[in-house]
Amino acid sequence: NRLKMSFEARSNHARCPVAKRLFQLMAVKKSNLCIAVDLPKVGAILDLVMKIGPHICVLKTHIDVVEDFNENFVHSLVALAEKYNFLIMEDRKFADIGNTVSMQYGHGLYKISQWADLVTCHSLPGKGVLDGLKNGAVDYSNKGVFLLAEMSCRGNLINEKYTKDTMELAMDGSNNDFIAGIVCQNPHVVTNPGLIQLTPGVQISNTSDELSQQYSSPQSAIKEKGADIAVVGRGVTNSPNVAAAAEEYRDQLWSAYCSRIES
Ligand code: 5FU
Repeated sequence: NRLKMSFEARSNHARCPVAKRLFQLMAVKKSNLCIAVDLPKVGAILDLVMKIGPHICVLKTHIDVVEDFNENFVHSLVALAEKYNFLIMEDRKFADIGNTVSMQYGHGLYKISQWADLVTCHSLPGKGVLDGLKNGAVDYSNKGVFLLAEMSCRGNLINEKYTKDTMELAMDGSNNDFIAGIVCQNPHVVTNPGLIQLTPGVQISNTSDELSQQYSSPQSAIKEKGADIAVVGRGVTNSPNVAAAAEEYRDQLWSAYCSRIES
């Protein structure tokens, strides 16, 4: 049962090298907190990352909401990732034919494959979307994908069959060296201990927003929903003291994980 296993033990089961690295990083840093930095200005993002860097295992970006994007920005992000020891995930949710996602991943304004360790991807197009991503990376052996098997928002159209078929795609022998984990909302989706469950929609003080987002508490995300890594966005970024908020989420999430594997 992967929910009872330590991240150290699970790193031995990971088929994707980046997942192995991430499991080990989480164990060393004692953090299973991913922060979503959904802010429009480069300066504000870098300022925030300098404050939260010590507390996170993954920094999650939406690069297409940045208004003043430039190459120096991603160089600075990568330097901060090395300084504070976290991975960078671009939450691009690729969802097109292989040829298109290959260009979207490797080319265009953002050249995501050059700076993001991890990306998210919808399973909707099937195997071709993963082949396209492999094709768009210079060397995919140091890159990983999180496949969306479920979403956090109320009213989303994903059903049980879609989730199950997504897991089949993830476990397929030709993809499993590239799949680092699964984005989902319940503990029964991920059974393979080598895959990392990433769960967005986590906040301490709210249960929803005005645009269908649904939140659970850090404890519920880890212990009831089976998250290995919880994604926190506005719960931290809207706080008047982001460093203290990041530390609070990190502590709550890590204690929930410790109590999950000990119980
Ligand atoms: F795949 C998903 C999902 O199912 N729900 C999400 O909320 C991704 N997300 C992302 O997590 C979303 O795009 C935001 O970047 C982040 C949640 O931010 P919040 O401010 O904590 O609601």
